[in-house]
Amino acid sequence: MKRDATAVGAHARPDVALRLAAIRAGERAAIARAITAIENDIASARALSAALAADAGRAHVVGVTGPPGAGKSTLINALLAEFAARGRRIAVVAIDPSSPITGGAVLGDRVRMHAAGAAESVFIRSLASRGHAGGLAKATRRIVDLLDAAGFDAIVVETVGAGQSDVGIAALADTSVVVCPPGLGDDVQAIKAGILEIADVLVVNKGDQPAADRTEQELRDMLRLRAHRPGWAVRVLRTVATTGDGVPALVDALDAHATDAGRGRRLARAPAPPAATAVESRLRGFCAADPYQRLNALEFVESGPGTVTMRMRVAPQHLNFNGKCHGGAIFTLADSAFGVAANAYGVVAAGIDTHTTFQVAVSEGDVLTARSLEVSRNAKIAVYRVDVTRGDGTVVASFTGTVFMTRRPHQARPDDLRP
Ligand SMILES: Nc1nc2c(ncn2[C@@H]2O[C@H](COP(=O)(O)OP(=O)(O)O)[C@@H](O)[C@H]2O)c(=O)[nH]1
Ligand SMILES: [Mg+2]
Repeated sequence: MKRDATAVGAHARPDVALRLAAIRAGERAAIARAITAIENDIASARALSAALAADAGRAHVVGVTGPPGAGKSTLINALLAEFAARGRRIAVVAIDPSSPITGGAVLGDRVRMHAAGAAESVFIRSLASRGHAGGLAKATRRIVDLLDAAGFDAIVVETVGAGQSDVGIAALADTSVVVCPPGLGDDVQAIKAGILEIADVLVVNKGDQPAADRTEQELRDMLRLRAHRPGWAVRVLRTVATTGDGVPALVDALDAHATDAGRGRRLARAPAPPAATAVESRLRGFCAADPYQRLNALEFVESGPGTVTMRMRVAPQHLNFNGKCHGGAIFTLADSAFGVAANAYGVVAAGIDTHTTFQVAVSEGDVLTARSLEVSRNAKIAVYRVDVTRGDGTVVASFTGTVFMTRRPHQARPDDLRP
């Protein structure tokens, strides 16, 4: 039978309105049904999600990630108790195939909390991680929006940390907690390379184990070595999830971060780059107004989505005591291409870390071309690579750099290119 689209719409609307009201009133059965519909990607769930979008942005979304067995679920249990003790309603979304919630720690605690009469303030749901990560990320985002609209004060999302392949928790969460079990040793390096970069709060859980001291020290050392970043200073905390030790301090840290960084980060998605021509003229303007680029005779060549090309002819002013091009001049060229590319999104991108290798000496008269490429980007952090080549195509230097994406729009002043 051919269905009339208008008629279907007319029937769908009152149904959506009823379900909306139930969800906004925090009715658990209505919330649970809507989550199932979102998981199964039912068309009516899409209408519901669209209708709920306006209500989102009030809840504090906390991502909890870390290796399997680190104690994430146990820690979330302890968090639930502490949140409830502070009179807050909290929802948990667990995406963890290794510890399904039925029979796991979370269910056990839910039963205990029920006995304590606090069950109404807690809603727990585990998501099957079937399908690919992209679909799961989209469903998770819509479920978080739903729970936000349902009036929960905090929504905790548990994921197994696997760097880039997890559900993009950093983009979803207002606050990212990385749980590190003691005695990681070399694994700390692996964590550092991936999920440590997104951490707002680092938790050394299983603080009752002897190796916790060393792990905590390693994490603190790692943070100290890192270039200073603007804004929030990452905190390292120690917990014993099984007893609740350190959990009140963790909630204090989560609250402090929410105050500092705000809520509803997922709603302020990184802006898409404006049309290429508009970007290009803005970037040209930045470069033309940048006295340091003028001093070094840098030339803006062209820009495209995520890339910028800049050029410098090596002149006497660029030479070092050896008669070769000064490394600082090559760095300036690469760093400028990095800065311009990172700032192409209409918000101030603050450089926080760079690394440069110099492969070949460069002589006066050589024309150097720096081409920047965006390696990765999320709502907070973007990584760029810049290759500097000579006229004959030889790569003379390689540069990588990381920026922190602020939410500040650009002013028409060149000094806003830098923090
Ligand atoms: N000794 C100790 N064991 C813990 C602690 N937190 C969790 N565990 C145990 O570690 C195991 C894994 O915990 P779980 O919460 O499932 O880890 P997840 O995979 O990160 O969610 C369980 O047996 C917990 O009882 C802690 O602080 N101290
Ligand atoms: Mg778990």
